[in-house]
Amino acid sequence: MISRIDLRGEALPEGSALRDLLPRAEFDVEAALEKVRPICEDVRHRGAAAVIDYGERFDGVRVPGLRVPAGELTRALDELDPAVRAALEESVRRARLVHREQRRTTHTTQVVPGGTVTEKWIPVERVGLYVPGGRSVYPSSVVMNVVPAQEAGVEGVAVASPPQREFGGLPHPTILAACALLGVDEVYAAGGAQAVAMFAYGTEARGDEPGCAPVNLVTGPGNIYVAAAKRLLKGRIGIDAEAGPTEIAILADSTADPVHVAADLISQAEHDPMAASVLVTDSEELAEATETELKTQVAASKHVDDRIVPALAGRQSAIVLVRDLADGLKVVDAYGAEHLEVQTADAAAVADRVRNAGAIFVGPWAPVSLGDYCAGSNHVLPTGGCACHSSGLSVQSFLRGVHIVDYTRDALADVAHHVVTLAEAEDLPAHGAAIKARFGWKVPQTK
Ligand code: HSO
Ligand code: ZN
Repeated sequence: MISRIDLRGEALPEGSALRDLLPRAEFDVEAALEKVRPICEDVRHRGAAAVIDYGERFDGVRVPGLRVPAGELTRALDELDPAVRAALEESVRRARLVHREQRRTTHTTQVVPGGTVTEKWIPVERVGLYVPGGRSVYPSSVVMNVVPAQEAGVEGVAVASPPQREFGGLPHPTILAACALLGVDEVYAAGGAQAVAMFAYGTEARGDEPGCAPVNLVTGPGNIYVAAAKRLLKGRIGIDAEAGPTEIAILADSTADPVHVAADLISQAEHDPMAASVLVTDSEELAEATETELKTQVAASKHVDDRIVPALAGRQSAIVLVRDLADGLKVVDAYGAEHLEVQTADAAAVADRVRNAGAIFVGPWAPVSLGDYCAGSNHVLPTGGCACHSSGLSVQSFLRGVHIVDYTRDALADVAHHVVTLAEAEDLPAHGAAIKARFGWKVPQTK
């Protein structure tokens, strides 16, 4: 069911040599670029008509228009199961608590008397949030995208999600309901690369239907074509980290409960046949007990043959045996999981030593599923090892820090000779001249 990698033999290699020993799914965004390039170009030239054509080709339904009518949003919320609504409301409430605290305040540094630099955080003006459809219909991802954007103060929030044939070409009703719950009224029935291109280039109005104004930033998970379109259009638009298949790594010792460990490995394997579930442990007994437990729990699961078994049996998943927790920490750092659970004695202290992970879940009572829905943390996180350089979605993702430089005449005069010296050292005399021009074409004498 799940392979083993035994790293107990000799000293662990460092850096990329260690990374090469660890399992990871092939998620070749580069290869998908050539497929999405013509789609993006077509959307650029033909606008909404092209988005509709690709929706028919890839999602199997031809929509009369891309913009979801306001009435459909309110209807979806009215018809939402009250228990799901209550759970989404709690998810939103907790996410708001955490994300509100991420807001940044304007800060002024007095560099010298008369010279200040103020850092002001300005929200991105307009964002496009992508919410997948198809196999994964996640209203929770609406929450995780919309809440940080709103808490950052973004004024223009648009959502795109693929049209669903069984719902007459609208996005899935729970996605629409989540949008309505969060007060998002600009929703498009568009998916895949064509949705990202729609956001990047914008579309013209068609008859009564308003167009989609171009956005500045696109965030949200999606399939490989969405990731490829984001990579292709990056620059014209900002993007968050590219999302690949989901990953869970668990660093556990002999104190961990194999029932929990197995359940959590399966929980993320349930997303996708390419999902990765990795247990890193110094306990052979735990490894064995987890293998036994996996068999029992998998047999009792849904989505077994199409997702869980291929995910667990795939080369991206494994039980990695290490000599001790110190080696375990090296392994999880080299892996840089999207989600890392620490199920060890003194889990908080061990978690504190982790460097690379999208989010860290501490101890037996903080499973990844909690974070997926209701911890208050964000579940749009870096995958594929990107956790060593990128963060998950947050208020920060939707803000830009702008420096406001304000110097008086005297403050500039005081430092002018340094600026001129550096400009000359870089053979950029016009830079120095811009200073001298203000002081009768001379370098002011410092006191
Ligand atoms: N674990 C997924 C998010 C998710 N789980 C949505 C359930 N619904 C990636 O972090
Ligand atoms: Zn999940």
